[in-house]
Amino acid sequence: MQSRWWSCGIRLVTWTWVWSLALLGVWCIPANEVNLLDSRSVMGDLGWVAYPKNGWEEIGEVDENYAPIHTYQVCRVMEQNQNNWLHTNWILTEGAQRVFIELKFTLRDCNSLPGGVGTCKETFNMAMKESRYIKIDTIAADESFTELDLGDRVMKLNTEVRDLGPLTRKGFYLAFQDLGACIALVSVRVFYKRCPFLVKSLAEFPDTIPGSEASQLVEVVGRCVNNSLPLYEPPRMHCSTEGEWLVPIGKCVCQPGFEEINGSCQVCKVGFYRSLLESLACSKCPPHSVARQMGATACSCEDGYYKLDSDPSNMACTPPSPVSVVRKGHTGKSSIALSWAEPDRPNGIILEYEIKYFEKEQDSSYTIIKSKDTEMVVEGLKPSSAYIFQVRARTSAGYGHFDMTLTLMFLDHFFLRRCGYSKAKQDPEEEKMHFHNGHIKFPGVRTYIDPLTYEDPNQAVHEFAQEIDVSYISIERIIGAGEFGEVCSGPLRLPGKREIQVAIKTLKAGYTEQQRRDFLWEASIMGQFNHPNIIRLEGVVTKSKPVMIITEYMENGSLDTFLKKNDGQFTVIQLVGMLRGIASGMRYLSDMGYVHRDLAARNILVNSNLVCKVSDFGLSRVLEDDPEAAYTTRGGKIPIRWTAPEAIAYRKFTSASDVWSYGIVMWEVMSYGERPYWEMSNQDVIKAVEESYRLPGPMDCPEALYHLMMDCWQRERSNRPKFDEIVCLLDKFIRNPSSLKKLVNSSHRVSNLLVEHASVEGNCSTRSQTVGEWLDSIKMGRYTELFMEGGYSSLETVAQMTSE
Ligand code: ACK
Repeated sequence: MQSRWWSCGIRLVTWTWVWSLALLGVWCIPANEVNLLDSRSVMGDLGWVAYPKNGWEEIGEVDENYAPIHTYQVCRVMEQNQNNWLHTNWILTEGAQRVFIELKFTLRDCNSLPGGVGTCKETFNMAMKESRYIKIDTIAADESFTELDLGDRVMKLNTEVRDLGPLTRKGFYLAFQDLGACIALVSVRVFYKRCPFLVKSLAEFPDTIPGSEASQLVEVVGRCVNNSLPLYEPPRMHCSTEGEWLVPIGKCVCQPGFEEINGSCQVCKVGFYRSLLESLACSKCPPHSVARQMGATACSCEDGYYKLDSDPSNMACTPPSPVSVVRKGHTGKSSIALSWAEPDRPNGIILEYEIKYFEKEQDSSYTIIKSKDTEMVVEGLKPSSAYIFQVRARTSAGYGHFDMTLTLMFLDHFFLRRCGYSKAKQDPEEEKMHFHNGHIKFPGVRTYIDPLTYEDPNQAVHEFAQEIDVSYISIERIIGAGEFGEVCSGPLRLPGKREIQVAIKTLKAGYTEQQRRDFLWEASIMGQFNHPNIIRLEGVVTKSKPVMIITEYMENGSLDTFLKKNDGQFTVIQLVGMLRGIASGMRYLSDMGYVHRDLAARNILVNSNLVCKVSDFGLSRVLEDDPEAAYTTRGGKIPIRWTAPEAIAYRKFTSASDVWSYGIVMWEVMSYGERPYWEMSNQDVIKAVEESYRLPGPMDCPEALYHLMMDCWQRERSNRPKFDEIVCLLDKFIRNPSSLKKLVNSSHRVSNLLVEHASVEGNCSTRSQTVGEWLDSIKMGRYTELFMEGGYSSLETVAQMTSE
């Protein structure tokens, strides 16, 4: 992950004693290793102590620069009861709690010693002392040598590494105990590993010393570089005891008014702006607007041109075309008829009208509906509420102003509604665009806008996707086949930007207009997202042929194939890191109000850092392109094995049904790409799930992860965890890997057999809280007994408490 710089040295060692040999010592130290002791680099006396004096002895040799070489040897193989100790000096730990000891030594094969076989040993012991000596290990040679080897004058040098921890003091001693072997200890290196300073995704991570336990990960929060901000959540990495940065989470993006160029944030030039965290690059001001200073976050309209503050930043400013009068017609219990006159002097042919309405003083949450006529009935209004209605016209030159406003108060319908109010046949909520700023959870997160709300699909594509000139793209390789044409890869060289590798989806020749629209649909959706775990759209090519969708390149391809190729190759933490990424991407999509409907490992892409990203927004609502999708009796096409029962039965697709699919993805990941429900038929899968049977825990799957999967497969969708609870729980596992030590009960692991579902609760969910935990969390734990005595043993009963 991090760049590996090695510091290297070379030294010719010759020494002549029991045997004569020449060793070429070449050593390199990786950048994430910090030496605490290296006997090869000590220039003066090492000062180690041998006891008894006639045991270990230092061989006084010098290298080609006449620098001393510290080699210790002992070879009292002919004598009984040997116990020769060699003690090092005190070694400072510099704060490391876990250190590594690398020994280079030669050991003579006892069989090659004439007459010495009886007492000769082929091992020695290594010990350490903080307060008293403790044996670390018995060291044996992988390669001992015989006289034959000596004839070649080439010595077989053994290298052994042991790790030591947790260390509790500022330093320690090492000692080597010989019990009658023929050993030459050529070098001793004591080092600790650290995760070196790293800049990744515009975040800086400092030099970090790993934790003391072998499997521990130290979580480090990165600092966003100048003029950047965390996107969605603060960037984090995890430092492993091997000194490697693992499980990247989150990222930083340049703040509005800046764009990323070569890993830093550069200010937008005059005439350019960047308003949202979602877009990556500074954009040219739209027609009839200007940015007179550098670092603009928006452009202002030229004199005589207008647009509303709430209009998208990339919308052109237009000359005035206002609708002048809005009239109220018949008022129903929750509806109102509105009419208006055509503008006097429209600046083009009127294409449609836009009616915007919101509750008075709540203009951050508004609804927009469209009409071709100069009248319309607005339904689904709340009784007893004041509303503001605004109408504007759209011509080929763009939108006019919402400057005609009508304020109305609905009265007296509240009680009517309570006693038998009949709901409109069609739920108007499903037909409209909603903008609920109120539930934005993080700056920059908007609500997903269905491209269907655009009458002209080309307008939707260009609203959300940047047009790229085909000359900036080179197609180098074909990497696969998509539904609409080949998927290729190659470099994208945008002017003023660093070259990046991209994936290029092409639309094959001879397409129909409908196919072109369906193909570009994906770009209209993907372009609305900006999250480290969602595949990033670079842009589209629509002005030349073939039509292309350009996305970031994911070196490891799709997750299911990648896992099958690397069966058993990852640590549990790496797998959990992948799952965490997918959950984080899904949390973002559900916050945006987007339901994926086809979440499966085949639709996740993996990059070279093992970061997983949700992809395939193609026809998520129709699923025609998924070979796993099967026709249901109701006519829709659904990937049965990944889909929640309510979505199969009556097409109830929600973020909760995405959570069910996420549970299946967890199962796919933990079983390295196994096919869910193996070769069972779709009909049998539906039946088994209906009868409460569920997939068994994959081999070697931690119990806590299997519990989470089972929780995602709760029949009652409101009982399934939400994506933010899943992310929270996986974060807990990553911070505390020992919670993943316990593996699933072996009875769950019988492959090809489903298990009966039992409800399990996730720790991050408030559902799992007991009354006692809840009271503790509000610092009222001392009242737990009182609550129990009063019969309030669950949070449900507490919720029903009255003030009495
Ligand atoms: O499993 P794969 O190698 O990953 O084969 C499929 C193929 O194209 C058809 O979809 C690969 N693919 C799709 N999008 C990307 C991307 N952004 N980066 C790398 N490979 C991709 C996918």
